[in-house]
Amino acid sequence: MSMTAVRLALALLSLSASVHSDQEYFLPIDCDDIHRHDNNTPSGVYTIYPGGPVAPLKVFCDMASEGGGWTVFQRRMDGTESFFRPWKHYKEGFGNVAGEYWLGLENIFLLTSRKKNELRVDMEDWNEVKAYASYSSFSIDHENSGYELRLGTYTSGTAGDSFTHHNNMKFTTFDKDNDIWEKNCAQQYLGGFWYKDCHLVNPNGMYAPHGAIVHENVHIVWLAFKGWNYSLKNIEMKIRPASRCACNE
Ligand SMILES: [Ca+2]
Repeated sequence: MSMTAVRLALALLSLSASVHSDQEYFLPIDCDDIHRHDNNTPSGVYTIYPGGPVAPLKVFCDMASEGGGWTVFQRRMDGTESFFRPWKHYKEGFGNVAGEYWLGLENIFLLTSRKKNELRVDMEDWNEVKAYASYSSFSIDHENSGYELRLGTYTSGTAGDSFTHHNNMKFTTFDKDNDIWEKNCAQQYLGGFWYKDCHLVNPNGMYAPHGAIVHENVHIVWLAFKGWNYSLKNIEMKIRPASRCACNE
């Protein structure tokens, strides 16, 4: 190869590196970063990097609700995924990010320790009535503290506040009892959650087709919205940096 050809090859190489650098080195921490980068981005599955460049994480981003930029960490929609799972699964995450999934307590811890986040919970009943509940802040502690829940105040919503009851509770699964009930709430109510003694909301409970409720309160309950003995059709829990929250402006 002549010197000219080498120079040309090097020039092309450096040109292609600079052309792609914006995409290659844009490593969003969460869905809000993606939304800020391009606010025409639709809702869907994206890769985020809350644990740094070597730890890509697939997640569903809600780019539509209340301005978008929401990182969804819990999603129920059709009952295809079992949520009656051990500690290890709740720690690491499970399911399909294009459908039903739990992002994992370790990932939720990473996301909420990097930025101050607000929480939004969207839900829907079997008559297609939608409701939501918003909280000013949401974070969880380290695993050594049982991923204890730190929830801010209920700021707005049509579902009503039933989640505040769970504030400052540790996470419980059927194989790790951190609740304050004499028995294990996760065993009793068939989920994994920040149970107390035991719950007013059970987003990770058993998915039940409308009317197919067998045992009391083991299904997907949001008490203030539909009361006991009603299992919701959809529910999604999502976070966004609190700087975006209208309540802080
Ligand atoms: Ca207990």
